[in-house]
Amino acid sequence: MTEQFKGMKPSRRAFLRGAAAVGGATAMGTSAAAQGDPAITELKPWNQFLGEGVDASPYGMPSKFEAHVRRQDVPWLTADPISSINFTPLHEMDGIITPNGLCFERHHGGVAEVDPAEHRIMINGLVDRELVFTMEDLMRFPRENHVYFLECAANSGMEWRGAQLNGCQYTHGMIHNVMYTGVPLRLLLEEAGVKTEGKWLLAEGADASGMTRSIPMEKALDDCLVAFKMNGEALRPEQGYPVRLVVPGWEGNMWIKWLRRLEVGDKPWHQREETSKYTDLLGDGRARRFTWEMDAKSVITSPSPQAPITHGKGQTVITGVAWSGRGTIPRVDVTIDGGVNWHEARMSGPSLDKSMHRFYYEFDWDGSELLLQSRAHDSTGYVQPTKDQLRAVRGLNSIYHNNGIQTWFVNSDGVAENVEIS
Ligand SMILES: Nc1nc2c(c(=O)[nH]1)N[C@H]1C(S)=C(S)[C@@H](COP(=O)(O)O)O[C@H]1N2
Ligand SMILES: [Mo]
Repeated sequence: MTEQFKGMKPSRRAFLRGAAAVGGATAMGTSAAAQGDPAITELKPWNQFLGEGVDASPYGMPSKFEAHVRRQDVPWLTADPISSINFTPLHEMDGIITPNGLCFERHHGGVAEVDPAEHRIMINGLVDRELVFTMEDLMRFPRENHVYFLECAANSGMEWRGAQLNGCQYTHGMIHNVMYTGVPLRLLLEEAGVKTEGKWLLAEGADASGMTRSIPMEKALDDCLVAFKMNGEALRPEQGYPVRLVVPGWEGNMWIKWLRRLEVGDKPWHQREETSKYTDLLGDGRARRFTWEMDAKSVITSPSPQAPITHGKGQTVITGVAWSGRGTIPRVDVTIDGGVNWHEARMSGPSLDKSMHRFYYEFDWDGSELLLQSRAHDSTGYVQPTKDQLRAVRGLNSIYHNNGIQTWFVNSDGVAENVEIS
């Protein structure tokens, strides 16, 4: 025990001795009798001087002590930062909402700086009336609010063959979960009048990559949104300002940013696209072309490689996120011994369709090594598979749609590492 807690502050050591005296029962916080903690006894600048006034930051920013909480890219992953990706710092977050400034970005041609006054959305093709909407026109339709996750199909793609990147930000951070305000796509399509042969929708972005994706009309008329607000404010330029397509539960690639055109057609444009970048290669060399729904998935965000246990033994909080493109997450299981024993985690926060869910599991850490895993169950009854189960079906050549169970090894110092166990 002395070795374990060497280097700890005196007040903390006194507390631990005290805790041991009452039978090792877990108590949080230090006894008020513990004197001499400079955090209590010394004056701090913020006790003595007046702070900045309400005019200091018209658009608020996080505390300077949170400067490490940021999106990160992995420079070797792509040739240049224009057609690249960065990652949401999941290990620093809690609850279910991703703050706008922390939403991961994926661009094929950089961030388009679109002037909303000069932006138009066109509906053409197999419609009764070809229409052009200004942003102002869009605002006159009834709008809705929904919280949805967006996950890039390549999320966890580097982890197919084995444990690669040391942190859930990198293994699972191609995801964000945002409340969107937008107009149901169905209302715009009804305004244009889709002809009966109109079975597919081609959505096109206004960025330099001119990104296009096809969406089946059934999905377009179901729950897709033409969104202009995220978490209450205008979309960020990185997320497609002034308007993006929201395709709930389906892979991020289809959520066209800087949306400028919707063309109704009679056949899937996928058959015309040279090679689908988001094809899942199967073990036997065949390709599974149409995987759009994101399967249920979860990850423990803390402890994790970027969020080690620093408080020593005793009461410890495990937390993480889970989501499914097919519904809600009624249950997540957590194991601390690599799957020998599973415990039902405590869900906390809103349980919304195709949205991120937050789970917790509190336990009394005895300081021994841990193998942490989480396993999501979705509302269809689907259970998140192990990586080996996935590989048995899909082989080793896949990149996309890896929803396998993630393992973190935690050593007796609380340091966590990305590993795989079978
Ligand atoms: N116009 C346009 N839309 C786009 C892209 C793009 O490069 N251009 N990237 C797509 C991909 S692959 C993903 S994963 C998501 C990422 O959305 P985000 O940047 O808000 O995280 O946007 C999609 N929509
Ligand atoms: Mo993506």
